[in-house]
Amino acid sequence: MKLGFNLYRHMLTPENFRFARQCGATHVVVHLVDYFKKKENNTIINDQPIDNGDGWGVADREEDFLWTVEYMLQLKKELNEQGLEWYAIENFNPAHWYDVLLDGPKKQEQIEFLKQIIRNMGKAGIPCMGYNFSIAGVTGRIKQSFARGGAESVGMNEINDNSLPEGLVWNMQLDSVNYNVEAGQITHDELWNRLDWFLSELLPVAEEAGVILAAHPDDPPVPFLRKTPRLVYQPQLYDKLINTVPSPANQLEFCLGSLAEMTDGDIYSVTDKYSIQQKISYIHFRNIKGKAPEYKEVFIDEGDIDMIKILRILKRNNYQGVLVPDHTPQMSCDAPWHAGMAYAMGYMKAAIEMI
Ligand SMILES: [Mn+2]
Repeated sequence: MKLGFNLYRHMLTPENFRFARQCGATHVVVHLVDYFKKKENNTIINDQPIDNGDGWGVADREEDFLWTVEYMLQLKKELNEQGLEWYAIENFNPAHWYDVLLDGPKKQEQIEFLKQIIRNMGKAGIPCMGYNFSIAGVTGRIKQSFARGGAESVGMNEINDNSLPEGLVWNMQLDSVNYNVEAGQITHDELWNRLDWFLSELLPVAEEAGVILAAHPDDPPVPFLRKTPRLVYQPQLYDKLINTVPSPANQLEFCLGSLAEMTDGDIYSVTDKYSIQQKISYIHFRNIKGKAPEYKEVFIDEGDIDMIKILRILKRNNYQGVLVPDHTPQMSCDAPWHAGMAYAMGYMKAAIEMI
């Protein structure tokens, strides 16, 4: 298995590439969507995005150049110069695929654009595209001193049951969407049909391009959020996703935190089951306390999950993919995010060497 590091859009700097390498990373997962775009009250951007029910930032198409082969090759070169391999892009831009999620009038045009992105990744030699098939997106969480020593981190106390505001899809604001999602209230079956169409269209292109599509489970993992259904909110729903369109390119972005927050299943048997099938493309290697809807993100060594036990299972099943920290609590110093990440990376590197 390989040690990786995840970087948000605004963190794609040579200094952060060196930081990742200094932490021992050999691989990088890159976010090309700026979740914080034009969001004025978001002062802490060196952390995972959070919102007050009004969404993250604005999703638009001003930075479409990021998804071209030319840019991918340029960024890949910059990463390689710092001794890093580009393993995955995490998340499509909601502005590129909102009607795929909503079954709207532009879905055919939008899926063609997604296909082009996958082909571009194939040409640039980026092996994996992580995605989260979700209408409401990642929302309904709060930030408090949940972790050891009063470190600030993210958690959830109750499910956000308010309707989606107009124009909010995947928890980002889209000026181009002027219809209200709730107007077309949908069932779980309907959402699965949309996923089926998305995978049926995209997987053949992914196979040809040599790119894996890796699905993140729902964060937070609850059956409904903002009156919209969720897809993978229990571990066994990953079976349904894999079987929806069977393909070697149909894989998982395996988030230990979100999976352990689910009320069904046992995180060790879930890890065993999907790693033995070689279905895990990369892992969000982080720890939590509690179960949805009441849980907290905590330091890697203080949560409910025995991370060493997870690594032993992965080793036994010959897991060859990448582990990234995903999120960590903010540490009390001048660089709270970097310190939190360095702490997690040191733990991960030592643990991998030990097992
Ligand atoms: Mn995750």
